[in-house]
Amino acid sequence: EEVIKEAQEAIANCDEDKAVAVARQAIDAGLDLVGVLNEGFSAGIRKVGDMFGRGEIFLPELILSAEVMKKVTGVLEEAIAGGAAQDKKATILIATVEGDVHDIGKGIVISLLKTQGFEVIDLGRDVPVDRIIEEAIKVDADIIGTSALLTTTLAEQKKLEDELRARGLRERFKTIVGGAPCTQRWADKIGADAYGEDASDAVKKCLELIQ
Ligand code: B1M
Repeated sequence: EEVIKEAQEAIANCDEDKAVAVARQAIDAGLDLVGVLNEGFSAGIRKVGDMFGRGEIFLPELILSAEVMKKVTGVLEEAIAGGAAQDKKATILIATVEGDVHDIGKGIVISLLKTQGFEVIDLGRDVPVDRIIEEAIKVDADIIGTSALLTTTLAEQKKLEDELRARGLRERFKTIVGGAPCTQRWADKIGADAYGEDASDAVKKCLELIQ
Protein backbone atom coordinates (compact mmCIF):
# COMPACT_ATOMS: atom_id res chain seq x y z
CA GLU A 1 0.00 0.00 0.00
CA GLU A 2 2.81 2.34 0.96
CA VAL A 3 4.62 1.50 -2.29
CA ILE A 4 1.51 2.31 -4.34
CA LYS A 5 1.15 5.70 -2.68
CA GLU A 6 4.84 6.51 -3.04
CA ALA A 7 4.78 5.49 -6.70
CA GLN A 8 1.86 7.83 -7.42
CA GLU A 9 3.53 10.70 -5.59
CA ALA A 10 6.86 10.22 -7.35
CA ILE A 11 5.16 10.57 -10.75
CA ALA A 12 3.03 13.53 -9.68
CA ASN A 13 6.13 15.30 -8.30
CA CYS A 14 8.26 14.45 -11.38
CA ASP A 15 10.76 12.90 -8.94
CA GLU A 16 12.83 10.46 -10.97
CA ASP A 17 15.19 9.35 -8.19
CA LYS A 18 12.29 8.58 -5.90
CA ALA A 19 10.38 6.77 -8.66
CA VAL A 20 13.34 4.54 -9.55
CA ALA A 21 14.01 3.85 -5.85
CA VAL A 22 10.38 2.78 -5.35
CA ALA A 23 10.56 0.54 -8.42
CA ARG A 24 13.78 -1.13 -7.21
CA GLN A 25 12.24 -1.57 -3.75
CA ALA A 26 9.21 -3.28 -5.32
CA ILE A 27 11.48 -5.59 -7.35
CA ASP A 28 13.64 -6.48 -4.31
CA ALA A 29 10.56 -7.13 -2.16
CA GLY A 30 9.21 -9.50 -4.82
CA LEU A 31 5.98 -7.54 -5.15
CA ASP A 32 3.52 -8.02 -8.01
CA LEU A 33 5.19 -5.64 -10.46
CA VAL A 34 2.25 -5.44 -12.85
CA GLY A 35 0.08 -4.39 -9.90
CA VAL A 36 2.62 -1.76 -8.85
CA LEU A 37 2.67 -0.45 -12.44
CA ASN A 38 -1.13 -0.37 -12.74
CA GLU A 39 -2.21 0.90 -9.36
CA GLY A 40 0.90 2.93 -8.60
CA PHE A 41 2.78 4.52 -11.47
CA SER A 42 0.04 4.38 -14.14
CA ALA A 43 -2.53 5.80 -11.71
CA GLY A 44 -0.03 8.56 -10.98
CA ILE A 45 0.46 9.53 -14.63
CA ARG A 46 -3.33 9.47 -15.20
CA LYS A 47 -3.76 11.87 -12.27
CA VAL A 48 -1.18 14.15 -13.86
CA GLY A 49 -3.13 13.85 -17.14
CA ASP A 50 -6.33 14.87 -15.37
CA MET A 51 -4.61 17.93 -13.90
CA PHE A 52 -3.32 18.79 -17.37
CA GLY A 53 -6.85 18.36 -18.76
CA ARG A 54 -8.19 20.76 -16.13
CA GLY A 55 -5.50 23.32 -16.91
CA GLU A 56 -3.90 22.98 -13.45
CA ILE A 57 -0.51 22.10 -14.96
CA PHE A 58 0.97 22.75 -18.38
CA LEU A 59 2.63 20.69 -21.10
CA PRO A 60 6.25 20.96 -19.83
CA GLU A 61 5.20 19.41 -16.50
CA LEU A 62 3.23 16.68 -18.26
CA ILE A 63 6.31 15.93 -20.37
CA LEU A 64 8.52 15.76 -17.26
CA SER A 65 6.17 13.33 -15.50
CA ALA A 66 5.99 11.26 -18.69
CA GLU A 67 9.80 11.07 -18.77
CA VAL A 68 9.90 9.81 -15.20
CA MET A 69 7.16 7.34 -16.12
CA LYS A 70 9.19 6.08 -19.11
CA LYS A 71 12.29 5.62 -16.99
CA VAL A 72 10.46 3.70 -14.30
CA THR A 73 8.50 1.47 -16.69
CA GLY A 74 11.88 0.66 -18.30
CA VAL A 75 13.22 -0.53 -14.96
CA LEU A 76 10.11 -2.58 -14.15
CA GLU A 77 9.73 -3.97 -17.67
CA GLU A 78 13.26 -5.32 -17.53
CA ALA A 79 12.43 -7.16 -14.31
CA ILE A 80 9.11 -8.42 -15.70
CA ALA A 81 10.73 -9.52 -18.98
CA GLY A 82 13.34 -11.44 -16.95
CA GLY A 83 10.65 -14.08 -16.56
CA ALA A 84 10.02 -14.29 -20.31
CA ALA A 85 8.77 -17.66 -21.50
CA GLN A 86 10.88 -19.52 -24.06
CA ASP A 87 8.19 -21.31 -26.04
CA LYS A 88 6.93 -19.21 -28.91
CA LYS A 89 3.14 -19.12 -28.96
CA ALA A 90 2.43 -16.66 -31.74
CA THR A 91 3.72 -13.51 -33.39
CA ILE A 92 2.05 -10.22 -32.59
CA LEU A 93 2.83 -7.00 -34.38
CA ILE A 94 2.07 -3.93 -32.32
CA ALA A 95 2.10 -0.18 -32.98
CA THR A 96 0.79 3.14 -31.78
CA VAL A 97 -1.27 4.55 -34.64
CA GLU A 98 -0.36 7.45 -36.93
CA GLY A 99 -0.57 10.89 -35.37
CA ASP A 100 -0.17 9.49 -31.88
CA VAL A 101 3.08 9.41 -29.87
CA HIS A 102 1.75 7.89 -26.63
CA ASP A 103 3.65 4.64 -26.07
CA ILE A 104 3.99 4.04 -22.34
CA GLY A 105 0.96 1.75 -22.13
CA LYS A 106 2.00 -0.08 -25.30
CA GLY A 107 5.37 -0.78 -23.69
CA ILE A 108 3.73 -2.39 -20.68
CA VAL A 109 1.47 -4.51 -22.88
CA ILE A 110 4.52 -5.67 -24.85
CA SER A 111 6.56 -6.74 -21.84
CA LEU A 112 3.65 -8.71 -20.45
CA LEU A 113 3.01 -10.42 -23.80
CA LYS A 114 6.67 -11.47 -23.88
CA THR A 115 6.41 -13.11 -20.46
CA GLN A 116 3.62 -15.25 -21.91
CA GLY A 117 5.69 -16.50 -24.83
CA PHE A 118 4.49 -14.17 -27.57
CA GLU A 119 7.02 -12.98 -30.09
CA VAL A 120 6.41 -9.26 -30.29
CA ILE A 121 7.37 -7.02 -33.20
CA ASP A 122 7.16 -3.42 -31.99
CA LEU A 123 6.79 -0.86 -34.78
CA GLY A 124 6.95 2.03 -32.34
CA ARG A 125 4.67 5.04 -32.46
CA ASP A 126 3.07 7.28 -35.06
CA VAL A 127 2.86 4.38 -37.52
CA PRO A 128 0.69 4.69 -40.66
CA VAL A 129 -1.82 1.92 -41.43
CA ASP A 130 -0.06 1.05 -44.71
CA ARG A 131 3.19 0.34 -42.91
CA ILE A 132 1.41 -1.73 -40.24
CA ILE A 133 -0.12 -3.95 -42.92
CA GLU A 134 3.11 -4.23 -44.94
CA GLU A 135 5.10 -5.31 -41.88
CA ALA A 136 2.40 -7.69 -40.70
CA ILE A 137 2.62 -9.49 -44.03
CA LYS A 138 6.43 -9.44 -43.96
CA VAL A 139 6.73 -11.02 -40.50
CA ASP A 140 3.70 -13.25 -41.06
CA ALA A 141 2.02 -11.95 -37.90
CA ASP A 142 -0.80 -13.87 -36.24
CA ILE A 143 -2.17 -10.81 -34.47
CA ILE A 144 -2.03 -7.07 -35.20
CA GLY A 145 -2.37 -4.86 -32.12
CA THR A 146 -2.86 -1.10 -32.17
CA SER A 147 -2.77 1.45 -29.40
CA ALA A 148 -4.47 4.87 -29.63
CA LEU A 149 -4.58 7.44 -26.82
CA LEU A 150 -6.25 10.38 -28.52
CA THR A 151 -9.91 10.58 -29.46
CA THR A 152 -8.72 11.96 -32.80
CA THR A 153 -6.41 9.01 -33.56
CA LEU A 154 -8.92 6.29 -32.60
CA ALA A 155 -10.15 6.56 -36.20
CA GLU A 156 -6.87 4.98 -37.35
CA GLN A 157 -7.94 1.71 -35.73
CA LYS A 158 -11.05 1.76 -37.89
CA LYS A 159 -8.94 2.64 -40.92
CA LEU A 160 -6.84 -0.49 -40.28
CA GLU A 161 -9.94 -2.71 -40.20
CA ASP A 162 -11.30 -1.09 -43.37
CA GLU A 163 -7.98 -1.41 -45.19
CA LEU A 164 -7.58 -5.07 -44.21
CA ARG A 165 -11.07 -5.77 -45.54
CA ALA A 166 -10.46 -3.77 -48.71
CA ARG A 167 -7.27 -5.74 -49.43
CA GLY A 168 -8.91 -9.08 -48.74
CA LEU A 169 -6.61 -9.61 -45.76
CA ARG A 170 -9.10 -9.41 -42.93
CA GLU A 171 -9.22 -13.18 -42.38
CA ARG A 172 -5.45 -13.50 -42.42
CA PHE A 173 -4.87 -11.61 -39.14
CA LYS A 174 -6.56 -11.34 -35.77
CA THR A 175 -6.75 -7.78 -34.45
CA ILE A 176 -6.75 -6.28 -30.97
CA VAL A 177 -7.21 -2.62 -30.05
CA GLY A 178 -6.44 -0.69 -26.87
CA GLY A 179 -5.64 2.68 -25.33
CA ALA A 180 -7.40 4.97 -22.87
CA PRO A 181 -10.28 6.21 -25.09
CA CYS A 182 -10.83 2.75 -26.60
CA THR A 183 -13.72 0.52 -25.43
CA GLN A 184 -15.24 -2.89 -26.16
CA ARG A 185 -18.07 -1.00 -27.84
CA TRP A 186 -15.58 0.69 -30.19
CA ALA A 187 -13.88 -2.61 -30.95
CA ASP A 188 -17.27 -4.17 -31.82
CA LYS A 189 -18.25 -1.18 -33.91
CA ILE A 190 -15.15 -1.23 -36.12
CA GLY A 191 -15.00 -5.02 -36.28
CA ALA A 192 -11.80 -5.64 -34.31
CA ASP A 193 -11.45 -9.17 -32.92
CA ALA A 194 -10.62 -8.05 -29.39
CA TYR A 195 -10.28 -5.15 -26.99
CA GLY A 196 -7.68 -5.00 -24.22
CA GLU A 197 -8.60 -2.86 -21.26
CA ASP A 198 -5.16 -3.06 -19.65
CA ALA A 199 -1.98 -5.08 -20.12
CA SER A 200 -3.24 -8.18 -18.28
CA ASP A 201 -6.51 -8.11 -20.18
CA ALA A 202 -4.59 -7.69 -23.46
CA VAL A 203 -2.58 -10.85 -22.74
CA LYS A 204 -5.73 -12.77 -21.82
CA LYS A 205 -7.46 -11.67 -25.04
CA CYS A 206 -4.42 -12.50 -27.19
CA LEU A 207 -4.27 -15.98 -25.68
CA GLU A 208 -7.97 -16.41 -26.56
CA LEU A 209 -7.35 -15.17 -30.10
CA ILE A 210 -4.82 -17.90 -30.84
CA GLN A 211 -6.93 -20.72 -29.38
CO1 B1M B 1 -1.02 13.11 -23.73
N1 B1M B 1 -2.99 13.16 -23.74
N2 B1M B 1 -0.97 14.43 -25.14
N3 B1M B 1 0.89 12.99 -23.52
N4 B1M B 1 -1.35 12.06 -22.20
C1 B1M B 1 -3.69 12.21 -22.88
C2 B1M B 1 -4.06 10.95 -23.65
C3 B1M B 1 -4.96 13.08 -22.43
C4 B1M B 1 -6.18 12.23 -22.06
C5 B1M B 1 -4.55 14.03 -21.28
C6 B1M B 1 -5.61 15.02 -20.90
O1 B1M B 1 -5.75 16.04 -21.54
N5 B1M B 1 -6.38 14.77 -19.85
C7 B1M B 1 -5.17 13.95 -23.72
C8 B1M B 1 -6.10 13.35 -24.80
C9 B1M B 1 -7.43 14.04 -24.88
C10 B1M B 1 -8.28 13.43 -25.94
O2 B1M B 1 -7.88 12.94 -26.94
N6 B1M B 1 -9.57 13.50 -25.68
C11 B1M B 1 -3.76 14.14 -24.20
C12 B1M B 1 -3.31 15.20 -25.04
C13 B1M B 1 -4.34 16.26 -25.36
C14 B1M B 1 -1.99 15.28 -25.53
C15 B1M B 1 -1.42 16.32 -26.49
C16 B1M B 1 -2.33 16.74 -27.66
C17 B1M B 1 -1.01 17.54 -25.63
C18 B1M B 1 -0.52 18.75 -26.40
O3 B1M B 1 0.43 18.67 -27.12
N7 B1M B 1 -1.23 19.84 -26.23
C19 B1M B 1 -0.13 15.63 -26.99
C20 B1M B 1 -0.41 14.76 -28.23
C21 B1M B 1 0.82 14.22 -28.87
C22 B1M B 1 0.49 13.20 -29.96
O4 B1M B 1 0.34 12.05 -29.67
N8 B1M B 1 0.39 13.64 -31.20
C23 B1M B 1 0.19 14.77 -25.81
C24 B1M B 1 1.48 14.41 -25.44
C25 B1M B 1 1.80 13.64 -24.34
C26 B1M B 1 3.22 13.41 -23.83
C27 B1M B 1 4.26 13.30 -24.96
C28 B1M B 1 3.60 14.55 -22.91
C29 B1M B 1 3.03 12.11 -22.96
C30 B1M B 1 3.27 10.79 -23.72
C31 B1M B 1 4.67 10.22 -23.54
C32 B1M B 1 4.77 8.84 -24.11
O5 B1M B 1 3.85 8.04 -24.15
N9 B1M B 1 5.95 8.53 -24.57
C33 B1M B 1 1.54 12.20 -22.62
C34 B1M B 1 0.94 11.50 -21.54
C35 B1M B 1 1.87 10.79 -20.60
C36 B1M B 1 -0.47 11.47 -21.36
C37 B1M B 1 -1.29 10.85 -20.21
C38 B1M B 1 -1.16 11.81 -19.03
C39 B1M B 1 -0.89 9.46 -19.73
C40 B1M B 1 -0.85 8.35 -20.79
C41 B1M B 1 -0.18 7.15 -20.19
O6 B1M B 1 1.00 6.90 -20.43
N10 B1M B 1 -0.90 6.43 -19.33
C42 B1M B 1 -2.73 10.81 -20.83
C43 B1M B 1 -3.84 10.88 -19.79
C44 B1M B 1 -4.64 9.59 -19.67
O7 B1M B 1 -4.43 8.62 -20.35
N11 B1M B 1 -5.64 9.60 -18.80
C45 B1M B 1 -2.65 11.80 -21.92
C46 B1M B 1 -0.37 5.30 -18.58
C47 B1M B 1 -0.50 4.01 -19.40
C48 B1M B 1 0.04 2.82 -18.61
O8 B1M B 1 -1.87 3.80 -19.63
O9 B1M B 1 -1.64 4.43 -22.07
O10 B1M B 1 -3.92 4.00 -21.05
P1 B1M B 1 -2.48 3.69 -21.12
O11 B1M B 1 -2.28 2.14 -21.47
C49 B1M B 1 -2.97 1.12 -20.78
C50 B1M B 1 -4.31 0.74 -21.40
O12 B1M B 1 -4.90 1.79 -22.14
C51 B1M B 1 -4.02 -0.48 -22.21
O13 B1M B 1 -3.01 -1.12 -21.45
C52 B1M B 1 -2.12 -0.14 -20.93
C53 B1M B 1 -1.50 -0.67 -19.66
O14 B1M B 1 -2.47 -0.88 -18.65
N12 B1M B 1 -3.52 -0.37 -23.58
C54 B1M B 1 -3.67 -1.40 -24.47
C55 B1M B 1 -2.83 0.60 -24.19
N13 B1M B 1 -2.52 0.24 -25.43
C56 B1M B 1 -3.01 -0.98 -25.64
C57 B1M B 1 -2.97 -1.84 -26.75
C58 B1M B 1 -3.60 -3.07 -26.66
C59 B1M B 1 -4.25 -3.45 -25.50
C60 B1M B 1 -4.29 -2.64 -24.38
O15 B1M B 1 -3.61 -3.95 -27.66
C61 B1M B 1 -2.82 -3.73 -28.79
